[in-house]
Amino acid sequence: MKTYYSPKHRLRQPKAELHDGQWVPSFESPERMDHILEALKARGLDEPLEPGGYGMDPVLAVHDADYIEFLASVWERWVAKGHQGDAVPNIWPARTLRDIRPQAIEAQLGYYALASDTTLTEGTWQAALAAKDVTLAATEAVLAGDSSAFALCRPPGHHASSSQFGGYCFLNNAVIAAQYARDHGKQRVAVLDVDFHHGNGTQEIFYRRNDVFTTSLHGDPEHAFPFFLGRADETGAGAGEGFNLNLPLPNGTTYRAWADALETALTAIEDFGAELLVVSLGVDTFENDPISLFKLTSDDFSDYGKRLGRLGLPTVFVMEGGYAVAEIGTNTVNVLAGFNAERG
Ligand code: OKP
Ligand code: ZN
Repeated sequence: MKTYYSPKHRLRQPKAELHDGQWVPSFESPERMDHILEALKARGLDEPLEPGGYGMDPVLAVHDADYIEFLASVWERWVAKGHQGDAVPNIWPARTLRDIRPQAIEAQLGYYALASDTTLTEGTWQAALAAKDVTLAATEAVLAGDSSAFALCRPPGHHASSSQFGGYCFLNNAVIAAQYARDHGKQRVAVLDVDFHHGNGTQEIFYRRNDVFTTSLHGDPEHAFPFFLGRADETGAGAGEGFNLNLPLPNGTTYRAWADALETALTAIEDFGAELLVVSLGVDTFENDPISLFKLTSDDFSDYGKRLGRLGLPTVFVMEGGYAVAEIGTNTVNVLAGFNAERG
């Protein structure tokens, strides 16, 4: 399995994150990639390849143009205003205010944000662009005939919607991959999200479509971020009715129940008739993850990698979350090696 990777992810170095009422070191850190690279090497997987550039068309196919203009210019506008720290959203067009888009950068930050956990920093945009190029290179490899490929990228993407950032995400890499596959000959594409958190952005972007099936296993939003999306009764709308499957699971879920839910998702993907699978690969389902609530062990990641391999679909793995930094490499590579054991 080819891995694609760009060192440009380092251009995103958030100073801190507002967590439980305190400013703490950001959970979503550049070191996450170092540990995965190390584990790939130690386990004899192929050397990472650098992606080419894929331009903005694949991004504008799924994100709103005004949102992209905002992301591309926010840091310069923030600095030009004389602000010293990283840009943090802190006012929204909340339910009792007006849903309008004022000109002030401080207001636009909230307009385009879904949470205050995600700062905009110098270099964030460049890192996000590199992440989508990494993802598109992996997608292109699979479209060219590879049975699978791994996009080792950050910042992650699955919380990014058509027009909002948050949950450490700016561009929805998995969505960009799925749409790219649709635009390059694949008629039916499935996105399987195994990150602990619900992939709200992925769901939103494809919610009214029947050509991309979306399914997510995640912490019940009654108790877990992003709280406002991810319930089981969200099944799609319009032509997309029946093409979104949410499998929320309780706090403390262990592998037995998680694997049952995975089988439900895999059966649905087969019934849909997917020609290509995009996996939003978050490994924050791990028992020692500092911000998540499931209890998977490192061995469980190998087992579900095998199950994904047995599905037999061309598969693009796109890195999402995972914050137990010491074990993130083992857990990620366990999935890929399990997949390889079934598929080669
Ligand atoms: C991103 B991904 C901690 C709560 C806010 C939400 C988690 C975003 C996870 N301060 N952060 O799905 O792994
Ligand atoms: Zn997550």
